[in-house]
Amino acid sequence: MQGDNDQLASFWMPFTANRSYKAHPRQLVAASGMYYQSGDGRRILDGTSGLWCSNAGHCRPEIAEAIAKAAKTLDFAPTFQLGHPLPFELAQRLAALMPEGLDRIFFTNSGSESVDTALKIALAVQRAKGQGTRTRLIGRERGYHGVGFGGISVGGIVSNRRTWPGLPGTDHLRHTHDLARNAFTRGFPAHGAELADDLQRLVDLHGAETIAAVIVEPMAGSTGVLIPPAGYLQRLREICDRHGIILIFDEVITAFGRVGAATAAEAWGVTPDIITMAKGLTNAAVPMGAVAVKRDLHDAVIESVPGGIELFHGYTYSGHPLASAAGLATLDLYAREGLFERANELAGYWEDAAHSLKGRRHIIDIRTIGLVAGIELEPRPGAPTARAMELFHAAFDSGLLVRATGDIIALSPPLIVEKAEIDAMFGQLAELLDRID
Ligand code: PXG
Repeated sequence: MQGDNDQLASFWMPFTANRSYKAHPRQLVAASGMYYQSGDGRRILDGTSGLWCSNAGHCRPEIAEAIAKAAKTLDFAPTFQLGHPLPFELAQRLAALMPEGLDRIFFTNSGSESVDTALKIALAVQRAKGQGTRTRLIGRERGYHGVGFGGISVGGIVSNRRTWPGLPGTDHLRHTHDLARNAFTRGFPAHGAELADDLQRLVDLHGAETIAAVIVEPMAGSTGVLIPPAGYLQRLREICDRHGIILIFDEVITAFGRVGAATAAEAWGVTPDIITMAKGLTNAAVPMGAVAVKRDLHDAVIESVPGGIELFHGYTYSGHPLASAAGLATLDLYAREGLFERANELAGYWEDAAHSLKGRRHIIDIRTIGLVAGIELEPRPGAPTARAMELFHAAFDSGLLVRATGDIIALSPPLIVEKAEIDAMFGQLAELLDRID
């Protein structure tokens, strides 16, 4: 592929500096367990589970076989006014993993679709409950909720918002990132629970009767591992309850073991009304997302119409057979290998290893929770993001995959990671930090 310029040119790559990538293409051609293989034949330790998604490690035979079997048995069947067994089975299994009460499942094909679906469901619920004036959707600064028009409207990524028109009637809580008070925190930062009161401020500003829902990532992943301050999510839940606002947790990254339980909601003891998922649901082997909804919210929508279609929403591939098969095999694997518990047990070792980098050049913060670490670098004067991007490339070239976002390095390894591999990741990062300017 290197040197084949026509082929490089044809693929308009997503969220990529296409010109710079195509000038220096780096490729992954195979994967197994904790490792990728690069186009030039090197083993690359996967510090990021792909893009926060291959939680059980790569190319697990049980998942591959389940997909192959589905492809040979029933490659596709509609789920509009018809059904096939696998998504019903998967929905029931998934419901059992969700916090008490969130046992109605809508299937999508991605995190973005899950978010837009959840926002629509929130609007439908409010309407069904006779609260049709509640159409406002609230997100948070530095939130990432994918790239649908709903997701970018409640999202807080400036370049996404600046580039595209958004939905009318949205507003945002402030983000919770506060290096001055919370740098080098292990687990939940001590300061910032009061930032949840922003929601009360927006209620006072707009009127509760205009607000349908608030959506937050329990832990913001892609904008740099922003861990919620202790008590913050609880306070958000209380304010939602007080004012009839639906609380949506976007768990596209945090679900499926990342923070030591099936969901962050479970791990951290705060139950939202709706949870969005994707990524780890199928171990990323086939695209799939899902939205878990509290039963009474679901029932309100279903019972609000006398007959016929209750929710005007769905995708050709909602509950696709191959994705459903992959999901079932993945949930089996998580359970059989106890991977959520494993993440929980390893979290202390992970935390110590990450924080051992404290004091190295360029580092202004290290934050950790579950099997996630954010390492924030001092931006290079006049060239923000350049240092982290250089580190990302240097790491790849020396056999380690990390994520760079802004000037933050994010790590989120598959939950099968061994202690020796954790040591290798942070050892390698320590060397690289010494090397780059
Ligand atoms: N919500 C959250 C919380 C996400 O993290 C999405 C929605 C959208 O999912 P899809 O499947 O439509 O991409 C995401 C996606 C990164 C990174 O490097 C994170 C995501 C995607 C790509 C890269 O942090 N998260």
